[in-house]
Parts: sequence; structure tokens; C-alpha cells
Amino acid sequence: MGLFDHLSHLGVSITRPGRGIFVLYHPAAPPVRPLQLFESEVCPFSRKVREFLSEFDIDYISYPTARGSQHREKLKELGGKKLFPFLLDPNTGRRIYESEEIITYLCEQYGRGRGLFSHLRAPFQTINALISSSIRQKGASVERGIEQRPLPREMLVLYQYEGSPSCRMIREVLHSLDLPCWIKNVAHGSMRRAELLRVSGEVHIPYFIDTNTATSLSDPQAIMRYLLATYGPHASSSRSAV
Ligand SMILES: N[C@@H](CCC(=O)N[C@@H](CS)C(=O)NCC(=O)O)C(=O)O
Repeated sequence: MGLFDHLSHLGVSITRPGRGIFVLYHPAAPPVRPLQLFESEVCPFSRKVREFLSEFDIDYISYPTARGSQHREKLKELGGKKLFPFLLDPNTGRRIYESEEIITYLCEQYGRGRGLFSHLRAPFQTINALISSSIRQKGASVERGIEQRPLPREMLVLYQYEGSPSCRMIREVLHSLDLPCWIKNVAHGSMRRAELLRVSGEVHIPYFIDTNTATSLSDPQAIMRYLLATYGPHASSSRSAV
């Protein structure tokens, strides 16, 4: 990782201090089926929702909507607009645009409602998120030449949390390869860390699973190399991921 990469990660962490690192609330009845979030890694409005999901210890399926993404059409089919973030809650059937409305919905549906303080600080959060997103643009566009690459049949899984720079690097690659992924949030204090311990034998984050190739990895660089080699523009189309 080059100096610019280090500095831009630092910039994002400084502009969003403490966000998406600690679980602040454990839902009494978390979603049974994972939420579906159409979002972009560099979109400040998506960032606010992702941070909130880490802090609420809720997992979700990320459908990347980077520039050139095939998921933008699916987004239009589901919600009527190519605007993101967009949340589909398969448990209630709710489909919601607008980051603040998504956060309010999550507080009301899975929490104890949204407090006045959270509403009041929303504009400041949006400004900070805008600054973060302007610092780091990796994952903003889908890589060229991925049309012929193999696609995973089973959903990829990533144990991660929003505020971790090494997890961010992996999400950026997932977005640039337009790969949906089941994001299992395991911020500090997460109930899901027990599951991670069971699955991987240790609580080492990030932890990535591709059941299509029986691969599991925890080194961030190795995960990124694996994604590029398996689902990137130079991955052989004759070699199925399954
Ligand atoms: N007020 C909306 C703003 C959402 C928004 O502007 N999203 C941008 C991406 S950050 C978008 O969908 N742009 C359409 C495009 O890039 O095609 C919110 O809070 O969610």
C-alpha cells in the first residue's frame, strides 16, 4: 500500500472519528433475513447508513452501485429510481430511499426509536461524510473488462466493520468488481463475534469466506489478491468460480 493510500485512509478515519467501530446498541429482535442495501463505497449518504449498521450490529447484503454497476438497473426495478443508498428489508417488505429515512426506519423497526440528538446532528454527519468521501475515491467505478469473468453463485461473506481501514480496502475491491457480499458486521462489542470465533477459530477481522471455492482468508492483502484473481478482469472465464 502506497503513501497516498495510507494518508487517505487516515483522512477518512480522522473525518469520521470513532464512527462504525463500536456497537452502540444491540437490537432486541434483529432482522431475521439480512437487509439488502444498494450502496456505493464512496457515497457519503451510503457511508452514514453503513456506519449506523455497524453500530447497531446489523448485518446486510451489500449490492454495489459504483459507476458502471449492473446493480443500478436492479435498483431501478426495485425502487423506481437509480438513487442510493436504497434499503430493502425482506422481513417487512419496506423499500426506502434517503439515508436519513433509512436510519430512522432502522431505529424504529429494530431499536427504540430515533432520539432528538440523532436528528439534530444529522446535518453535521452528512457534511463530515461528504469530506470523507472526497478524500478517498477508490471503488467509485467498476473496473473495465470484467464482463467475461466468472461470477460467484453463492453469496460471498465478509466479517468486518465499517470503521476499519483494512475492511474498507476490501469493500473498495468488492465495489470495483461489482460483487454483492453478505456483510457481517463485527464491530467492537458485536454479538456476532461469537459466531466468527465458531466459524474461523479466532476473532481476527476481516474474515472472508467464498463457499464457491471453499476459500476462507483473513489477511486483507490476500483477500484482495484472491478477489482480483478469481473475479477480476483477468480471471479466466473458462474457470467457473464454483
Ligand atoms: N438525499 C439522499 C442523497 C442520495 C444521493 O445523492 N445519492 C447519490 C450518490 S452519493 C446518487 O444516488 N447519485 C446517482 C448517481 O450517481 O447516478 C440521501 O440522503 O440518501
